[in-house]
Amino acid sequence: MSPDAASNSSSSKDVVSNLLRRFRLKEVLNEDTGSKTIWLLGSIVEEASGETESSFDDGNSLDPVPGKSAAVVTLERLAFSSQEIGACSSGFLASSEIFTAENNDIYSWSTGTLHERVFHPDARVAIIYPATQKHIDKHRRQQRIWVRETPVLYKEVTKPFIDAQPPSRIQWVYNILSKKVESEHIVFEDPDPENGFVILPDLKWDASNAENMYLVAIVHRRDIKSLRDLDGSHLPLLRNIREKSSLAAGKYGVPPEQLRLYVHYQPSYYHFHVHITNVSFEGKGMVAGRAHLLDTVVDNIENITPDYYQRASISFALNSGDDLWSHWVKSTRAD
Ligand code: M7G
Repeated sequence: MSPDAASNSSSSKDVVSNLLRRFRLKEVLNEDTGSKTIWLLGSIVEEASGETESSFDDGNSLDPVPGKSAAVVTLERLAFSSQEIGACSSGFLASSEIFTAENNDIYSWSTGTLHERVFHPDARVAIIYPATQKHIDKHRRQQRIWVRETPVLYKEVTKPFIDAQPPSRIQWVYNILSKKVESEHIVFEDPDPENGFVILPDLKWDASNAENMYLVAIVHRRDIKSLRDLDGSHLPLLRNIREKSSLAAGKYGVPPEQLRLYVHYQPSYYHFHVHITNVSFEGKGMVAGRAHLLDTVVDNIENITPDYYQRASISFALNSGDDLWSHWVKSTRAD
């Protein structure tokens, strides 16, 4: 690690510790036992206001239109890292503390705490602060509806929504592309303005275990908002991402035949990017109706028709709290 990267990482630690110290829980937004994750909504109290913020607990202190103090915290139990698996010795379980236990014939099971020096750290904490209403809605448990987006509905409903997205939503993308942040994590870059991109570890991956490797390729050009914009002119870019993702993954020891590349529709961020994961990793983002395999995208454009994504109907699930959902309901009701 370069000295710059080291100091950047220690100042990031300070930022996170400081925010966690000032975090006051307001509501558990959602929980998912599969991914062992909970999402918390709270507020970040002023440093000067000390331990308590009296207005917080009355239930009204969180600005209903957040922007100043609201924070969304994601707490996820970490998978065992390769380092931890390597550190397992025959005696390491002896020190576990057992809480509950059952036994039936040759089968026994229990809950307990494992030796903390072997399994450490055990949680991943992500913070969005200040969180907007959109962030909060995205993480809150929601109703789902299934939408079949024809090309006409795309033009009438989804496209105006995408065009109205404020550039600030993807400021983090521009920060990465201009090397303001995360530059030390970039594992591959093709600087070409038309067919170039950067590849770096996704926020969701802590780079500790290549079995669940999760990288993201973010293109330099800013005119491709989503899958719907892709046509024959983008084949060189798409093929370039497919080819170079192998180089990037190779740095983590993941061979080309273990890669799964896909694009989300609808994505959360309308700046074209491709998810690059280890095929062993299976996450929520891979569900039918959201993940479109890059191989299939290239094949549809190359072998079916160059304007495939302008002509196809695309189905996807929408959460009731999504801006797009309300946009959709409003527009279809107005007809
Ligand atoms: P998406 O398909 O637009 O939405 O993917 P999703 O988040 O619902 O999957 C955007 C991808 O970028 C996701 O996999 C995010 O985890 C990742 N991501 C988001 N942010 C804000 C960052 C960031 O600041 N840094 C990195 N490295 N990845 C990010």
